[in-house]
Amino acid sequence: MFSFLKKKKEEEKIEEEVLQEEKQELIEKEETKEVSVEENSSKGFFSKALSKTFDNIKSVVPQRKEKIAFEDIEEMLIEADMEYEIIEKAMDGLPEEITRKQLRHRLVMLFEHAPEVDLSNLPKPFVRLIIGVNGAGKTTTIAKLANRSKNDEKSVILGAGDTFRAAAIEQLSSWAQKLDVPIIKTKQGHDASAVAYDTISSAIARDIDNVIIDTAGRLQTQTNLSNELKKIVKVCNKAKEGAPHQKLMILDGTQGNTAIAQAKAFNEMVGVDGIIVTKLDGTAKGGALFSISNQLELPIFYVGVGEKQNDLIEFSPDDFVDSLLDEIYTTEQ
Ligand SMILES: Nc1nc2c(ncn2[C@@H]2O[C@H](COP(=O)(O)OP(=O)(O)OP(=O)(O)O)[C@@H](O)[C@H]2O)c(=O)[nH]1
Ligand SMILES: [Mg+2]
Repeated sequence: MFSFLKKKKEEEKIEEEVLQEEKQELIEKEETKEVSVEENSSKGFFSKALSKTFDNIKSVVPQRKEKIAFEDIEEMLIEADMEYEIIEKAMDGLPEEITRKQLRHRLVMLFEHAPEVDLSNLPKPFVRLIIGVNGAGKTTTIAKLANRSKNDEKSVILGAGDTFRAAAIEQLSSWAQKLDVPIIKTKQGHDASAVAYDTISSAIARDIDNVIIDTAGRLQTQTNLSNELKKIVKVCNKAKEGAPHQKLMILDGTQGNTAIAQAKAFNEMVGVDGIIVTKLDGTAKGGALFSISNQLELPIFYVGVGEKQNDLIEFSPDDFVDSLLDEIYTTEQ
C-alpha cells in the first residue's frame, strides 16, 4: 500500500514535469513569435502603438474588403482626425469604390512635401535643439533620443536649457542619471543660452557624438520666448558653426490638428527642421499625422508611444500608411 502510494506520487510528479516542459515550450514559442513580429515589421508595431486610432477606423470599416466605398473612407479619415480640407484634397477624383492601391498612393503623397533629410555624414557633435510648448513631451523625448543614441553606440550629452523652472532641470537630471549620460545644467533663472554654449563646448572637448538641448515651452510672454530661442540658436552657432543642426519641434499628438498652429508659431520664431509627435498611444487622433506633415511641409522623424525610454518609433510614411490599410483591406496590393 505504501509503495503503491509512492509509485502514484512519482507518476504524478513525472506528469507534472512533462506539463511544465510543454508550458515552457509554449512560452518560448510565443516569445520568439513576438520578437519576430517586431523585428520584421515596423508596420505591425505601428498598429500596436496606434491601436486607439486604428480601433476608431475599424468602427467605420469593421470588415476587411477588397474595395471600400468613397464615403466610408472619408468618414474613416474624419474619425482619425485628419483635417477635412486635406481629406478633400487627398480624395479628389477617386471613384465610388476605392482599391487599396488607389488609396495608398494618395495617402503616401500627403507626406511628400516634406524635404528629404540626409542623415549620413553628420557633423560631430551633431546638435539638436528641442522646442515646443509646455507639456508637449520635450523632456521625455530628449530622454528617448538619448537612449536611442546609446543603443546606436553613439555618445551623447544633454543640456538642461529649460532654466525657467527648477523642476524642469531636475526632471532632465534624473533622466540623465537613469540613462547614465552626462548633463550640463545651471541654476533656475540663469541664462539658457549659456547652458547651450557650455553643453556644445563640453561635447567638443570630450569628443561626444550627439548634443541634445532642452528649452522652456513658456516664458512670461511670447516675445520673451521668441527672443530666448533666437538667442540660444545664435549662441549654439558661436559654440560650433552650423549648430543647432536640427531644431526639432515636439507636438502633443492628443491635440490633433490644433498642434499645427503651435508649430507654425515656433516655425516663425526660429524655423523648424522636423517634427516629433508624442502621446500617440493615448489618442485616437493619429490621422493628424497626415495634416501635420502636409500643412507644415516638414518631415515627421519620430513618434512617441509611451512614457518610457524605449517608446519612440522612427516614423516612416510608407509603413504608417501600410499598417493603416492592412486594417481595412483584404488584398496586399
Ligand atoms: N503616454 C505618453 N505620455 C507621454 C509621452 N511623451 C511624454 N509623455 C508624458 O507627458 C507629460 C509631459 O512630458 P514632458 O516631457 O515633461 O513635457 P515637456 O514638454 O518637457 O513639458 P514642460 O517641461 O512642462 O514644458 C509627462 O507626464 C510625460 O510622461 C508619450 O509618447 N506617451
Ligand atoms: Mg520639460
